[in-house]
Amino acid sequence: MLFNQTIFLTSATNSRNLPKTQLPEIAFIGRSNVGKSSLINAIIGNLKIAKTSKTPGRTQQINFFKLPEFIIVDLPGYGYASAPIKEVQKWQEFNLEYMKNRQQLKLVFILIDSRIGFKAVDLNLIEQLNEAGVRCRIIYTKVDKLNKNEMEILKSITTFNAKYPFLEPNALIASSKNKEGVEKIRKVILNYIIS
Ligand SMILES: Nc1nc2c(ncn2[C@@H]2O[C@H](COP(=O)(O)OP(=O)(O)OP(=O)(O)O)[C@@H](O)[C@H]2O)c(=O)[nH]1
Ligand SMILES: [Mg+2]
Repeated sequence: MLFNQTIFLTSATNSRNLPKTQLPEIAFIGRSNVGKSSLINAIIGNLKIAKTSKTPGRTQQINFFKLPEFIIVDLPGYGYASAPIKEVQKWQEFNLEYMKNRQQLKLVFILIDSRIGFKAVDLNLIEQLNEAGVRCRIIYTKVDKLNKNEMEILKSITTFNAKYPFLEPNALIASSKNKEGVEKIRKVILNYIIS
């Protein structure tokens, strides 16, 4: 399977050390601790390739994971982090610069904790990506923590209105713990790569 051929390519902390490949990229972003790195590991099927942590702010650079035909990108989280504020601002500026300017970026998955929902910072990011014309799609994470009722409610609200033209209307759900939704996300990624 394609996903288990993933290798760690490089980390970048500024535009000068972004990898100089032309391969299409799919990026993961969201608030600190939302489960970006864990989900990337689940998708790739490698428990350790992206470093995860209970402490928010674990991912502090943009990490690139290379597959034969495309690249998966793990972005530093926003919202809160146990790192100095100046550092955090620097990552956020670089995150945005990367997403707005990267020609080969096909899609940004915006991860939302299914137990917390959207915060102002998430909506602000969606606004900014839409203004810049960057295609994005929501994934609700950690759905293993939901009970049956909460899961039904979540599944009924996964369609968004047309306010944001670059936000795909159908949200996805995922659990890195019990792997629910992971295979579907793999299929979605491959669709964006071939289109
Ligand atoms: N129950 C449950 N816990 C999860 C899931 N995904 C991640 N976690 C936990 O959430 C915490 C944060 O996970 P990470 O994957 O490091 O989160 P991140 O979004 O990469 O965080 P930063 O890099 O700090 O922005 C860890 O303690 C994970 O074990 C999930 O699907 N279910
Ligand atoms: Mg991370």
